[in-house]
Order: sequence, then C-alpha cells, then structure tokens
Amino acid sequence: MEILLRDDLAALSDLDEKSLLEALSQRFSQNHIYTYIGDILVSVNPFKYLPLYEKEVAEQYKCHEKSSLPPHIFAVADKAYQSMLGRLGTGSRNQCIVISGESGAGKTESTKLLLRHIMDLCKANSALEQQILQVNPLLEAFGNSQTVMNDNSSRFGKYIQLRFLKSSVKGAKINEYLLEKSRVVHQDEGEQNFHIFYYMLAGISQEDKEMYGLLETSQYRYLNGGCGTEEMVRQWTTKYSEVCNAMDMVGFEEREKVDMMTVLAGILSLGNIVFEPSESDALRVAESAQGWLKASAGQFGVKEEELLRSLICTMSVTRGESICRFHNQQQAEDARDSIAKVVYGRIFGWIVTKINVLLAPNVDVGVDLKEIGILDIFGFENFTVNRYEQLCINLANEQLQYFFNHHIFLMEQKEYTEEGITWEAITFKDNKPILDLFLSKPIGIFSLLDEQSAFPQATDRDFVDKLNSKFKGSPHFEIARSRHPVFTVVHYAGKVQYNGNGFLEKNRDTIPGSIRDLFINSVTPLLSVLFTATISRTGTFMPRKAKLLQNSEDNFNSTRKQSVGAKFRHSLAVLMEKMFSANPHFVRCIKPNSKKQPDQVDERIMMDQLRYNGLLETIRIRKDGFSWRPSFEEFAQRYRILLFKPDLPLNKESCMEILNRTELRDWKCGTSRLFFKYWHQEELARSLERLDRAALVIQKNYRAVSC
Ligand code: AD9
Ligand code: MG
Repeated sequence: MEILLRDDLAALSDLDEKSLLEALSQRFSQNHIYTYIGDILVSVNPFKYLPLYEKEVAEQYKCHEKSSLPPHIFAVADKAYQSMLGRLGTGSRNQCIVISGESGAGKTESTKLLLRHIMDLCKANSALEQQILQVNPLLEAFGNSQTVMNDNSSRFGKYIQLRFLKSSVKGAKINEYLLEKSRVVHQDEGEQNFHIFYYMLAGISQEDKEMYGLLETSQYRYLNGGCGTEEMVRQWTTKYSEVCNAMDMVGFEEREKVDMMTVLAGILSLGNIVFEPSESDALRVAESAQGWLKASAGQFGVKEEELLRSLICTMSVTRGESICRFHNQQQAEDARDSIAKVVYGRIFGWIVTKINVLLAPNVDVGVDLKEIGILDIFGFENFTVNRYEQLCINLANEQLQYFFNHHIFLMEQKEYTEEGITWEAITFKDNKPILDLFLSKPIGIFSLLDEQSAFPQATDRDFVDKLNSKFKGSPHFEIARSRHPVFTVVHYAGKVQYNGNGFLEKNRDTIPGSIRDLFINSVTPLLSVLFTATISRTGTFMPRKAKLLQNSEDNFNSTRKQSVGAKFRHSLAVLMEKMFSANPHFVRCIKPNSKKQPDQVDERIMMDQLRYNGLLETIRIRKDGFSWRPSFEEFAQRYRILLFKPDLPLNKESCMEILNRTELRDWKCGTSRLFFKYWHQEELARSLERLDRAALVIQKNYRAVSC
C-alpha cells in the first residue's frame, strides 16, 4: 500500500524490479499515469481519455510546488519555464525537455501537452502563440502515419525550440530529422502512407477533386488499398479542414496550397504507372497505365515525354556526348519511386522552412533570447523487417540514452569525486560502446556504409560482409546466417536484426540530374522552386550556387555530396551540442501493452522498458544522489535575502550561515559548490514564498498605519 500512495518512487525505502513494476501498474490501474522518480517524470500511456488536462487542472500547475500536487506533465512544463526564467535558483538558462520511449509510448502527445502548457504559462494570448500551436496538426498530417505500433506514428524526429524574451515567447524554430520518405512508395502489412493523402481524399470537395484530377483512395497503389471505415473517413474529413486552417494560419498562399495539392495528386498518379517490354530496347508504359502517365505529367506540370524519358532511361554525358542507357523493369520502377520520394521529401522540407520563417523571432539582433527545447524523436523500433530507416532511428535513440546516462550517472558521479563528496559509485548500463560501433571513424557502421556507398559497383551484400569481418566478436554485433544480407546489432534496448537490402541506395539518395532538370522546368511554380533551391545541412533552403556544384551533387561518385547517414549524424551532433549546453528535464514514456488497449498491462512488455530505460538505477541515484548543485555564488546570491542581508558576500561562509538558519538536512558541501537532494530546492522555494508573504503583510500594515 505504501507503494501505491507514493507519487515519487525515489522516496521509497527499498525497491527492486518487481516492486517497481508493481508500483507503476497499481498506480496505472487507478488512472495515475504519471509518477516521479525524483525530478524525472515517468508517464504510462493510458490509451484512453482521462480528465487530466482541463483548464482547471492546468491552472493548478502554474508556478506550483511540485510536492503539493500529483505528478503531471504540466509540472514538467512549469519547471522548465520557471527554470528558464531563473526563478528556481539556477540562474536563467536554456532548457531542454527530452521525451523518450518506444513507438506508441506517448512522446508526441506529451510534446503537445508541454507546448500547450508552456504557451498557457506565457499568459498573453497572442497570434504567435496560436500559430505555434497550429503548427502541430500541419506537421503531423505530412509527417505521421499509421503503423503497427501506433495509429499516429511520427515518421520524423523534431526538436522544437521556443524562444523567449524574459517571460514572453518571441518565436520558435523547428528542426526536423530524417523523414521516412520510403513510406510514400511502400508500406508494410497493416500500415499506411502519410496521413495527408487520406485526409485530402476524404476532405476535398467534389469540385476540387476534379480540378486536381483525384480519384478514390482505393484507386491508388501507393495507398495500399486503405479506404478506411466510415468512421475513419469522417475523422479524415475533419482533419483535412484542420490542416487547411493550419495552412492559412501559418501563412501559405492560396496558389501554394493549390500547387501542393496538385503535386500530391501527381505523386499518387505516378505510383500507378507500370511498365512492360516493347519491341525496342526501351520499356514502355503499360497500355492500362497510359492515363496515369498523362495525369501525373499534367499534375507535375511537366511534358509527358520528358517524364517518360526520366522513367525509362538514364542520360549521361561522356566527352560532350549524351548517352541514353535504358532501364530494365526494376530500374524503371526504382526511378518512378525515387521521383515520388524526392518530391514528397522536398514538400515536407518546404513546409518546415515556411513554418520557421513565419515563427522566426522578430527582435533586434543581439537581443539575448532564452530557449526551451522539446525533443520528440521517433521511438526505438524493432519490426519483423528492419531497414535503413530503423538503423538511423535506433542510432538516435542510442544517442538519447547516452545523453540521459551522461546526465544522470556520469556527470553527477564525476562531480562528486571532483568536489570531494563521499559517494558509493552506482553501476549502470553504459551504451557508449554501442555508439562507438555506429559512429567510430574509420571503422564504424556508418563510416563503412559511406565507404561502400562511394563505390558505384558495391552491393548491399559487400557492405554486410564488411561489417561481418570488422565487427566479428564485438559484444554488440552478431553475424547472421541468411540468404539475405542481414546483420544484428545488440542495442541497449535489445537485439535488432537489420536487412541490408537497399542500404547503399538509401544512403546515397541521389537524384539523377535528369529528374532535377525535369522539375526545374516545371510550369508548377512550387515544383520549380523546390528543385531550384537546395536544402542546407540545417534544413533551410539555400539558393543554388553554381551549375558545377549542381552536377557534382547529382553524381554519387562525388565526394562533395554528403550521404544521408552523414547528414543525419551531423544533425544529431548539432542537436547533442545544444542539449548538452542546456538544463535538461526528462520524461520517460512507457507503453503498457502492444495492442494499443486501455486498462491493460502486459508485464513482460512493461518490464523490458523499465529495464532498458535504466529506471531502477535511476531511482537509486535520485534517492541517494544530489541532483541540484548550485555554486556558492549562485546560492548565496539567491538566498541571502532569507537572512535579510542583501550585502552578504557571495562565498562559502555565507552559504553556511544561510543553511544553518534553515531546517534543511542531508545536503553536502563541496570545494566550489553545494550538493542538494532534489526536494531541497522546493523547501527553499517555500521559505522564499513565506518571506514574500510576510513582506506583503508588513507593507499592508505599514500602509494602514500611514493612512
Ligand atoms: V512514435 O515513436 O511517434 O510511433 P509516440 O509519439 O511515442 O510514438 P504518441 O504520442 O503518438 O506515441 O501516442 C500514441 C497514442 O497513444 C496516441 O495517439 C493516443 O491515442 C494515445 N496516448 C498517448 N498519450 C496519451 C495520453 N496522455 N492520454 C490519452 C494518450 N491517450
Ligand atoms: Mg510520435
């Protein structure tokens, strides 16, 4: 019973894996989905509506004391906001909120709740805040889809940075990571394409449908026959009007919207093109698909014969002479699919860029804005078949786990040693060796992949053979015997077998020059803009510099063109740098079962997540450790007021003088800073509040007397 009543597991006297699971499941069965482990929030997905987010609840979690209210995601938002303003004794600093958990655990929902509450805390109800909130439906429509793990699975990662001047929000920026473009052309059993296609087909008026040349959902091969039940179609219709509203709010022009829908229609038509042999060397479009070729060329605003040419052959220039190499069936289908992927990918990038332009802070250069970043990245994935995308997604999760370990275990323990605090070391599952397996140079999975991608003749099998020979015997790598080029990585969250088919091509992600030329000359303004601009490493569009660069980028032999893996690693590194310099808050999301069902706990699935999340070790370190570590100066500056001595020097002696006047126990003093348990911060905040109240009473009395 003691367990059930506890909101904070770090406060429990003793705990093992089993009782941790029991505690969380018991709380969950009573709809207490949130639980603290010290300052970390654990959230178990209820898969049902709970009355936890109403206005009155949100009100309670504004500038509150953590211990006085049940654990809540709003409390994390509040703490990040107050810390950013420097109200919690840490000095005003950038903050980041890291949300982790496997697919379907509730990261994106948590992100939305955090955003909502932070916007609520800013108080003013400005247009900018509404715009920031409206961005989500737009991003989700284009970047999310139904998977076996989650009906609204994010197929891209995002880091939302909210920018503040003092307490009011001045702008925001979104970084997106690795949209799973391959979903446009292929979805596994039980999965769907990106939401926007279904929304559009359900929500669009008959008149517009004709204008865009759209048919029924069931007609399109790329949509996997997913017509949806009546109820789903109703929901898609509502979602479509939400997306249209969001586009208006974000500032899309009518022309741009029309172009975008037409291009999406073009992608769908393109997907229906199939090929057959002809009398000559070249393939031709099958008789039954001629209409689709015509439709798609029309929707893309390009000439039919030019679109056909880029599907059935590759043009290359050798010694000033154009040579046409005809595609076989597979190559023609690949060309078709790669056009669909690149066009969709560019539309997504363009939407994010537009959002960022709109939300950019409108302040003078040099104004010091503080930031709260929220990271909602794809969860750890382990499917029946795991491809290149899963490798990247799981690398991102390894990186996040490392960040978590680094903060919770490494940094904390290193500081104790440096500051001479006696401390019994806590062991934890360090995933650095797995990160090294991925990222080491020149012998890491990604370096070897880049090396092989640079050879036009290399095959996916060559790549996997290379891995097998280099990592044989590594504790985190297993050689798999199979007809297919497969290999296994032992991740922090378990073993994942990857199928190397398509790795080299996906890593190169080259767009043939002919396709670029095709679209640059499109009469649809949006398409020609998308292919005239190039996307920089930070995700922003840059004008193309020179024809020379354009050509070299198209050629996968070129060393200038960065591979997808290299770009992804770079953006992850930039993200980590940002996060390491901010004050982190952690939300650990847990999925109670894999059937997306309410009120059901699958103990094995829960236990796996508790284990690889390192939650038991986290409880131990939060219980025994000192999570708040202000310098003498910081501490004295903030709390000397408790002694009514504003001129007290900012040194160790003053800190001792202050602390001796409080009832705080169990804190420690290092050589340059103080070490507090996480609850000490709140006790001190309470003392300050009492002081404030006393000051108010005195003021009031003074006024009464002087009247
Ligand atoms: V993925 O890695 O993007 O595939 P997420 O983002 O972790 O995954 P998401 O937030 O999308 O999962 O949650 C999955 C579903 O769980 C949602 O669509 C909701 O139906 C459900 N969910 C999640 N959190 C809550 C909640 N606090 N209350 C009610 C919830 N339902
Ligand atoms: Mg998500």
